[in-house]
Amino acid sequence: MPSTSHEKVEFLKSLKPENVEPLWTVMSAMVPPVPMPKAVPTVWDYKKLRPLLVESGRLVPAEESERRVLMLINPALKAPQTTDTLYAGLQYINTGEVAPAHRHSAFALRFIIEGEGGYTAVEGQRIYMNRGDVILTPRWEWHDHGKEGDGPMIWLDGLDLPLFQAIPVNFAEHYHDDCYPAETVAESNIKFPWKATQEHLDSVKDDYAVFNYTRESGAPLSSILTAQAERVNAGKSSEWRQENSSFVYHVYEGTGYTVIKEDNGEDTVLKWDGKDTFCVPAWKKFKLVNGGAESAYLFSFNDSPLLKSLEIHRAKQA
Ligand code: GTQ
Repeated sequence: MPSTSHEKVEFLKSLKPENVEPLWTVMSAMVPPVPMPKAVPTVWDYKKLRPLLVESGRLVPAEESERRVLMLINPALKAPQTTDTLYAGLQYINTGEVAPAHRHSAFALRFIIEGEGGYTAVEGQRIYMNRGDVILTPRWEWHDHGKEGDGPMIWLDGLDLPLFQAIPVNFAEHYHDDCYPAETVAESNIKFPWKATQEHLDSVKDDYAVFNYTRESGAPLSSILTAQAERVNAGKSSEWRQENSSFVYHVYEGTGYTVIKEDNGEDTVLKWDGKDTFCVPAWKKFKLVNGGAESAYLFSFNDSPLLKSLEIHRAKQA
């Protein structure tokens, strides 16, 4: 029987001043048998968040905020963590506003939720955005956002910010002007219009389809994050999936729920509707179920490129 003798307690106390700690008391936490993400499955309800975004637009001037974003923070974690490894936020911009030009080491992708006449200018290309479009801001490229026409614009931001908590090497720079000089372009290799994405999904003759966003070279969207779109027909579900990357999902359209098999054998059910966002922590076994009468379309991003390049990615065939 291991004892906590007085001698042992004294021994442990004597370690502290020398800046050493025993491994044996924390071994199983340091080297667990399966991934132990801290994030918990969570849904962010757009119906509840939209009024808060509108309120932020009224109360917080663009000049004050640089980026007017409500971060989607996991209840088991702290900002900027939506999952242990992913960051997501909802960005809100009013007509006539500019979110000023900056550039940073972090990579960003955007999925447009609502509004028209908004643009992101990336390294000289002004790219207008519509509902469902994905726009990338590659690392260290100048970007500012603007909004013309009527009404606000709202989109989902996906960034690799949590990595920069673990490896604090993010650089950022501000441009001396609000806008970096840019020309409007109709097409761009960093814009993925929803129309083409949905056509890909609908060309698959199956009740479930998945589309992998890639760069022209076939590479993932970035060295850390990449994205997918999925279609699940009415009353049908996706396959079970289990990976050590985590996921942030955004519902483009449809109603349904995600079933997550917990380690204790119980199911967690995340119910979602159009425009909701939810997360699936690493190594959770899950499937998407369409509970509505129409096809459901979902967008998601994950950190599988990071794990693959580190040679630690795992996926289990369910
Ligand atoms: O639009 O550049 O949600 O820099 C977080 C950090 C958005 C952006 C975020 C950012 C941005």
